[in-house]
Amino acid sequence: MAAMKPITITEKHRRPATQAAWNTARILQLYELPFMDLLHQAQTVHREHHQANAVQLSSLLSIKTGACSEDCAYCPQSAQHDTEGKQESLMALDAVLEAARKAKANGAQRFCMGAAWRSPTARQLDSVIEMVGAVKALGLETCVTLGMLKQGQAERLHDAGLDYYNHNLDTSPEFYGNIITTRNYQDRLDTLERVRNAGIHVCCGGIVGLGESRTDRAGLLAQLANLTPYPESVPINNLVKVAGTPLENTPGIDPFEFVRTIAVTRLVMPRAVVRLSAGRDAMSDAIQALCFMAGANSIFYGDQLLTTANPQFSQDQQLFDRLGLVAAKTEITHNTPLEHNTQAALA
Ligand code: SAM
Ligand code: DTB
Ligand code: SF4
Repeated sequence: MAAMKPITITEKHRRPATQAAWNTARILQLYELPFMDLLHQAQTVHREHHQANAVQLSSLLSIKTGACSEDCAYCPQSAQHDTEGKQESLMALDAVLEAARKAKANGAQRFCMGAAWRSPTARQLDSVIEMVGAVKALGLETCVTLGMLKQGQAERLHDAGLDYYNHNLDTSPEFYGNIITTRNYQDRLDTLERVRNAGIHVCCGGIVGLGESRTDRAGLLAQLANLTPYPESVPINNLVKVAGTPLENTPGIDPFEFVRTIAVTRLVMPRAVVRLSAGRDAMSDAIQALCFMAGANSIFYGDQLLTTANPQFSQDQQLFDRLGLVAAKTEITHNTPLEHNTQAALA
């Protein structure tokens, strides 16, 4: 076997001084670091910006399930795939509140409500706005993910007191067309801009294991890191393979590659809360622990994601105990120009 050439971590692996300077090639250099060096660097940067050993807990509820007009190849809720998932109309307020109370009693800090829509109508938005107000009144942070937003809709959600809007870029611009054809990358960027301009915190990340290359994963992270400012919350989903979706037989990514993706996310967006999102149910405790080491500091907490399984509450509680992790209330950190200077100083 050829001798392994040691790689020194140098300045070039850190964020360059200007805001929009991450590019795919530089991010690939991070991916290529020896695994232990990458994790060490990610955990070091993590501790410079976040409380160590603390993980934020968000619970998820599908308030409108299935029959979605979009063709996202990974998604069990698309009407264009032959999945066995259920189809339900928009939930009643009472049922949403019951789920929110349960999530709060189990320790969740944020309650995320997801709807399988391309984009909400004005009437649908009225109902969601009512839910946001009522969930907030329980003392929970609120997040919704409703698809694309039209002009004025983000402002209405902001005025209702919404804390976060989740809308993912999902993958690189180059790979995107292999996964979704019913809306394009720019549509997603437009929604994100509306959310940002309305003063709502942005929750935006992606999904890996779609058959994309490492270059695509780096390309996604470059897009996210170069948003000005980058998202406050970055969910990284590992594909949950659902029978009947076009991706049901896609080979999964190497778990260490997944951990690398979390670490690189932490390095390119130091202040973001990085959520180890879908895919935990199929992940070993050891890989999840490595993800926390790599800088993940949020999870979806509760037995169910939107339509697929998530680890049981009790299972997560045990994992936290075994790792000495504590549930943490995260503080929202705005990505102000001051922060960019701080990042530059770290470079
Ligand atoms: N319909 C809205 C939208 O697409 O923005 C909101 C819900 S959608 C389910 C939110 C995100 O969930 C997607 O962008 C994708 O990243 C993730 N997701 C969906 N299906 C998934 C799966 N099978 N495995 C992992 N993540 C998934
Ligand atoms: C996100 O990035 N992941 C969550 C949330 N945002 C809405 C959704 C995961 C869905 C996994 C497949 C399912 O349960 O239907
Ligand atoms: Fe619809 Fe969202 Fe699923 Fe795409 S990811 S099919 S938009 S629910």
